[in-house]
Amino acid sequence: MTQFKTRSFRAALLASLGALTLGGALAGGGGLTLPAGTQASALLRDPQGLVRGTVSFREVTGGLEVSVSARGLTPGMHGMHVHTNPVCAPGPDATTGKVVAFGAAGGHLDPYKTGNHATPTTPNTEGHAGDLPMVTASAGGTVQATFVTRKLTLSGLTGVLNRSVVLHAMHDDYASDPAGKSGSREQCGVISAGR
Ligand SMILES: [Cu+2]
Repeated sequence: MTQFKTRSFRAALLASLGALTLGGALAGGGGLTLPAGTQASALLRDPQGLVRGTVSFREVTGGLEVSVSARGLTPGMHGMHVHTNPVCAPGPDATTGKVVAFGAAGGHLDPYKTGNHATPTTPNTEGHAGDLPMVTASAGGTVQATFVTRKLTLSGLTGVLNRSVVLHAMHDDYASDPAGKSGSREQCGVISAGR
């Protein structure tokens, strides 16, 4: 019995190592070996190219810590997501095909191809990995928020490096496809290594 348990543990370990290797090869940060303590960050710009804030990412116990500092938003809640492409340029809207601000960032990061917009705590196998918690802008239009998500990492299959982060115009209903009815893309930043 003991031997059986040991063997199945080894099999499970080998299977998960295989998954890790595959993840690394598939991801945007594929093949990247990051030194310990490496962080990632994005400079948020509005569609006119004006810098409006920063988002920084660092791996902590229990997940990835995300810190957002932004201005120039309408007061209230704003959907925020990690989008697939490291490009903050105009591009076609997935639903209408019309060229919109930051459309080239593509859809929400969805490594398990769920095709499902969901909550910030839905497992990645059931919803977009890139679905982050909403942030709230003050009456003055500024956002200061820090949270930890278990859905994302710096590199690998769920890695944020070489992706983009987008702040939307409206609140996120955490359910409707493809983006929770959160409206237009107001600010966007490409996520790269470094503070
Ligand atoms: Cu989005």
